[in-house]
Amino acid sequence: MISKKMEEALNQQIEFEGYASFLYLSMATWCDSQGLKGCTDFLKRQSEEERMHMLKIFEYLSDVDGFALTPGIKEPPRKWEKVQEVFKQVYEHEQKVTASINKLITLANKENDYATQHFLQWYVNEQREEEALMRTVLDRIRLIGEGPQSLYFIDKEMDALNQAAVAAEAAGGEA
Ligand code: OFO
Repeated sequence: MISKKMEEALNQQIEFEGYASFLYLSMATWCDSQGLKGCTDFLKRQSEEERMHMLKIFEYLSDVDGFALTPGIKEPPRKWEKVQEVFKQVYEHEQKVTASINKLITLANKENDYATQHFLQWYVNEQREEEALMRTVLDRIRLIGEGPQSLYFIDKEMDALNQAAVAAEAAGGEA
């Protein structure tokens, strides 16, 4: 049995993860419109991952006799000025998600809710990996710079990162 407070906080996290999934999907669509196939595939996979993060909380709430609310998700932006801005925003969003997971753990600690503390550890690891991945992306974008062919090389890099993540998943590891 989970407390009402903890249930509400996890439902907020469902909305947060759902928004991240829609945000990354919208970014993928914009990248597609710019002919950036590597970026599109990378962001679509990220969007799927966020949906999986959301569904994990649904399942957890069901396990602990809580009730998961299907969120109404606000519409994400549709356009960005440049691809560099897209990935900067992904990183910033991931940092916000990390802060939100940390708050959930603080609440679980206060409530002496050991099951939820344990459940959230998966998200702690996931966020560490996601932030590290996005820092790699931003480092590579910075190294490529803003020259005339930079979009071509950024897209190639994103394709390589995406392929590596797909291969790691297929091998049963984390991206
Ligand atoms: Fe689920 O927020 Fe990123 O990984």
